[in-house]
Amino acid sequence: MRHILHADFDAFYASVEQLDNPNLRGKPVIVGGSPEDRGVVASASYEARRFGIRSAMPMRTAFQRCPQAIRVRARFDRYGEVSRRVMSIFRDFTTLVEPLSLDEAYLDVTDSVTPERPPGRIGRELKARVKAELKLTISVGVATSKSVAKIASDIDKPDGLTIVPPGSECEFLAPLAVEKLWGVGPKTAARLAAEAVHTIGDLAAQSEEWCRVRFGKMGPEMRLLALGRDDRAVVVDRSRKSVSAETTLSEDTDDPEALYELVNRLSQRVARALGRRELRGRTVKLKLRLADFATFTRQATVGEPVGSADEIAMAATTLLRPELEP
Ligand code: TTP
Ligand code: CA
Repeated sequence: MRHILHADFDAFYASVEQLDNPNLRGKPVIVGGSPEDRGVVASASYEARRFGIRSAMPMRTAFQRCPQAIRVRARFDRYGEVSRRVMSIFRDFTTLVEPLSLDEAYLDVTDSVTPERPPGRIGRELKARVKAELKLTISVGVATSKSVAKIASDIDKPDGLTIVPPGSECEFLAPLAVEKLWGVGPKTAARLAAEAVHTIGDLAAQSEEWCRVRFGKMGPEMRLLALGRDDRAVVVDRSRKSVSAETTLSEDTDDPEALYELVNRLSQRVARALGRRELRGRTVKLKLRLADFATFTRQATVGEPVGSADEIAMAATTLLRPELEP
């Protein structure tokens, strides 16, 4: 059995701003672009969230909800520095650390667990070290798989510690909304709702066949996650296995022309990075992040490994096209 932690900073950008500027502490702080430039909220302090302010919300809406909110511009260099420091704390606990973004990571702590030091205690130690050294809080989920650990870390934010003891995964997951599962975006959730599947427990109760008939290959995989079964390993260095490029739009768009153009530009960047390393890739993966920050991926394995911008763009465009259909 494995023991996995998922650790995630609370209100990351906003908390760093409150840390660096004491005048912002205890106040509704929003990090993001200006309302005049149609900016959106990147991160909102928990004080701001009480007014209903959320990430990815237009800044204008945020100020309508809370006129006294204080907006600050993002300082990415600073967040990167805090990120490097937290990852290095994580690596003191185990060499098996897989960062997911600047502010989250999985840790496989299986080898550190002893009868005196159960996984939940390691989670508590991790939180204490981050707080002592960085003066910031993280929320931690402790479980036997990545999927359950990630869901657990999100349940009791901020400053949370949620432990899912081995064997209680199903019970823990059952009452939660099915959207909490990795890979279940708004589209899939709507299709499930039409079948009266709303909670993870509802999905876990379906047969493998039921899932396959409705969702193809993805169906049985989704069902296993709903049952708390997820064998994905914590991968320390993904960078050697893939090359990627991504960007965040300053304004949302659903214009196909603009999106295809973007895919072309990102494909050129990937092709250059592959070229520098004299590599080619067998699988092309497209990651999409919607206005509400829901993120999902589509991938295709190509017959011959690709390396040129055109080849990559061709595959990526094929993946994008069905997503743009209403
Ligand atoms: P999250 O972990 O999603 O958000 P958070 O850390 O602000 O809040 P929470 O306590 O709920 O974890 O994202 C981490 C950082 O990524 C966030 O601080 C800012 C950035 N981000 C954006 O720029 N835009 C977004 O829409 C979201 C969700 C995050
Ligand atoms: Ca976070």
